[in-house]
Amino acid sequence: MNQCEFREKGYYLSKQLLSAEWVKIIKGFLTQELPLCLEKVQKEVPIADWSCWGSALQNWLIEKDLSQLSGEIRNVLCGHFRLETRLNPILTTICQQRFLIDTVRALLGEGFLCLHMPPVARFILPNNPFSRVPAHQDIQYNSFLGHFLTAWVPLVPIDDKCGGVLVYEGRPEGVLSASDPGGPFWLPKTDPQDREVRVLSMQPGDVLFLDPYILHESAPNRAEFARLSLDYRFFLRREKAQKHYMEVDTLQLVSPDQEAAP
Ligand SMILES: O=C(O)CCC(=O)C(=O)O
Repeated sequence: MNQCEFREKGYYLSKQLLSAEWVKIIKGFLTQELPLCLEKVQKEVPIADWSCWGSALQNWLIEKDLSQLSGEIRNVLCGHFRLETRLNPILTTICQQRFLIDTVRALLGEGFLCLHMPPVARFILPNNPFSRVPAHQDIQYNSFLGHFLTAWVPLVPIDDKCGGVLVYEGRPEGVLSASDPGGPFWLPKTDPQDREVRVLSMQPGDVLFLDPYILHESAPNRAEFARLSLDYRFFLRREKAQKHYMEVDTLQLVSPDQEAAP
């Protein structure tokens, strides 16, 4: 698929783009990190049984005010790995996955390729409704990135039971406004109107590329295990960095106050 086709369609599912070895290493790393992440939350939100996290959290929220919790704890409650995990250099080894990087370059076009830092690493526990991102366009969350795409990378098989990302056909031309009031963790839902929904089956090693304007949302996880996945956002650098990023060619980390290489 070339850049024009991708922009027109708004998404592209590429099969077996990542090496099996890389997937195994990253899955092993995140599997080890998961209990550490849950432990951190448990200190503040006493949930004894993670298999019914959703209802336990819902009950807890009736009595407590979410704003009393730190941003990091709120992030973990809705299925993000803690920051320490996301900052581990092992996750940026994606930049050495040549087939993926070649595809990103083909889809984004000419320019200085960068990876937004830190990547998002997610665990969707069965029955945690709070970890489902309502229908949205990535531009609504990341307008500061300019010309970018999202590479959505599952580390477990995605099927009818363990849902991944649902995509709505028909890429909108611009940014849509959200219609529903939304829950406590995410931006309000954007109404997909009569757009047809695509349910995509994926295997570890496959990558779903999303244009910033395509509407999509998380599918529920009805499997008995956590859905582990990563979102990498690649962009073409403009003059000034507003957030941390990594230069894909040099693997150099650049912070907003630092001069980027010419
Ligand atoms: O991982 C998910 O459930 C949703 C990911 C997503 O919507 C995104 O990366 O924009």
